[in-house]
Amino acid sequence: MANSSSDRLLVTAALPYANGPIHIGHLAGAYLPADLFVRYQRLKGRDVAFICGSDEMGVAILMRALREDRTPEDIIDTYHPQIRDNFDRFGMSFDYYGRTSSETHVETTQDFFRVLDEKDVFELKTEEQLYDPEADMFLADRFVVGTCPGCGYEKAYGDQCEQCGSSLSPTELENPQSTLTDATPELKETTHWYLPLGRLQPKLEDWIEEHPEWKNNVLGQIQSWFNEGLKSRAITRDVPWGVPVPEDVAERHGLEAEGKVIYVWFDAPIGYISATKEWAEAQGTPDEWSDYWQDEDTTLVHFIGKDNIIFHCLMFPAMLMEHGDYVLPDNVPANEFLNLEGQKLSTSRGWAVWLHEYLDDFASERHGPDLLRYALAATLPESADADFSWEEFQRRVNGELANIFGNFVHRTLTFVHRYFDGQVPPLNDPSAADRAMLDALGEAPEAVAAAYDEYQTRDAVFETMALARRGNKYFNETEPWHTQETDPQACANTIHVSLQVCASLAVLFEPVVPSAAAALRDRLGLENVRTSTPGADPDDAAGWHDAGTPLLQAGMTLPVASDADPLFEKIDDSQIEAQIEKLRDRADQQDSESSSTSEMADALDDLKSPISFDDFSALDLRSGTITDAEPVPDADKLLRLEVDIGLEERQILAGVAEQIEPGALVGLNVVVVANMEPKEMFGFESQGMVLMAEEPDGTFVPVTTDAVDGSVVR
Ligand code: B3M
Ligand code: ZN
Repeated sequence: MANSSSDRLLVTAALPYANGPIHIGHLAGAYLPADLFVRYQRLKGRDVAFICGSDEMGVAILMRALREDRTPEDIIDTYHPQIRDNFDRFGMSFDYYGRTSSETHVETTQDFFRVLDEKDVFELKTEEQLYDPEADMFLADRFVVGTCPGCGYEKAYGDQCEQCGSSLSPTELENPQSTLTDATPELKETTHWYLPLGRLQPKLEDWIEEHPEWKNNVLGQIQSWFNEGLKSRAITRDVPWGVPVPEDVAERHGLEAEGKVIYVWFDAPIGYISATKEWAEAQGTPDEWSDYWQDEDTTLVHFIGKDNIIFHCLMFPAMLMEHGDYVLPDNVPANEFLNLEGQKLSTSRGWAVWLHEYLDDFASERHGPDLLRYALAATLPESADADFSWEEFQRRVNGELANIFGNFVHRTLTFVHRYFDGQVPPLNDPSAADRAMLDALGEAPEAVAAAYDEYQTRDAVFETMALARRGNKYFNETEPWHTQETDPQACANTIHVSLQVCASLAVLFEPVVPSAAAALRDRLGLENVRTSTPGADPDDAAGWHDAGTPLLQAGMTLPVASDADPLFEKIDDSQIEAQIEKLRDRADQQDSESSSTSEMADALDDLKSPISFDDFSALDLRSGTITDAEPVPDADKLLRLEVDIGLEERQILAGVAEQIEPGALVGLNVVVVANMEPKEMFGFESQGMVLMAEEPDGTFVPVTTDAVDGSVVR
């Protein structure tokens, strides 16, 4: 199949900040699902450009630099190559991985900004803003903390309160303090460019309405922003790091550009465009970038994590619309968050699995990064937060990859080398079982494709494994070890059909486990079949849908390797224990380090005023057992619990859905406030409260007891 232009696909994965290494949360949010999708599309023969790069021009970089007394250049030059190389080791098949400190990017961003300015899209506002006289700097975003006007949290940032989630501007904070010098900021007048999202809301609403097929979690978030009403967003900053505001644009307004930079969420998504330009340039077709961005036959898809939804679904599209020369995203399949061993990932607590450490510990010559790719892909937080645990990782690797897929391939190849001289035996007079297996094979590519097309990556992985499972079952049922003696043609048929299933698996499993799939291709001598790596395949190569038909010729000789190792190495218990121990050690160390400093005390809530004993005894506290837990539809934060408090069953709603997996709560013996007034939420009556301790980083830990259900706690 030739690539037709109307088939063009541009896929982006969020640009990671070049201020720290990549962990499994990043991988599960944006990168892995993007890579599986792109590899699947390439195997179909689709013309894809897969674009990513490092996000280097924002305040996050500057903050890290200031904290470590280094230059921002030093920070990005450290992390950019690390991130790029580790993505490569993980099998991320980007066509291009750029960086936003590049000249092309600065120019592209400034041009974009200039076009919008000339179209008078922006508002300019002169306002008093917080200024640190000691650091001689305006205090944007995270350079200032203070008390949240909404909830009273004392460590709210200038752009957001992490306690109540409301978005803030620095001047709204009470008792503001500079995070650079601890100085109390002064007010000083400054002028900034604003993107008037409020004015653009009707246009955005019309456009979003055209996409009812987007994921529910994405549409839900967009809707709640619409309901609140979009507001103008400042898109310039007075900080010493970022893409400079172009002088000619400032002059147009009689202003000085000096010291002003463009806000990172304006420049970063333009990074997708500049990286595409650099990719086209590197290929020797410098103008081709515009086919992917400006030709209406292009399909643009952004893979991101849920914290980036507003920027990719509202702000960047608004910029693209107002510019006028660009296509808009066709879909933004954002994922939710991944937890680790039942707790929120926290880089500051060291509660994370770092990609480079994983690769050092587990990537092998044989299967490369595939074990993590498979286990994560099977656990993606597609519609709700999900949990990664090392035990589950081991179960998926040993019980699924090795015992099902690896084992099926191994027994088939062992047979063909032992009994058929390494030649694909002919299929003659197939039995009903042989035909049923070939039928199942025929349906597999479509079933897996349907899931990928709907961005249901997890289902695509299950469907792929289902073919290997089916193959194993067929092998067991046709008993070739038996027919080898009693009915040689039946045995030949089993091996012929099993080899065809192996060949199809080499294609269909390639997006998930590219290293093992390549090894399998080699062992089968599979040729003239497309690959999922960047670069052109011959137009006549077989591809995804051909994997529903036999790919191997009877009579062909497989390359040697009769005694080749199984495709996947199993994980033993000691490896898993070592990982869990490493995690706990690191978190314990962090926790004790921070508790020994005043930082910990700062992070804790102040003590409340005294109450009387009567006040206390008015509370009816009981021990109980959580017997059931499930998410509440439409309420992202709530879980509906059923709790047995000895005397009766209670239904209790708890606002912990973003942090705790329902399954982790079932069976816990907890303490319940049994005489709370019932309260109706999202159509459910909450009949009490389950006590939980909230740690300084916002992690909830249920208060547990061994007492029998119904015991009074006093
Ligand atoms: N660097 C934020 C993040 O890593 C940001 C994404 C930019 S995508 C254009 O969450
Ligand atoms: Zn707040």
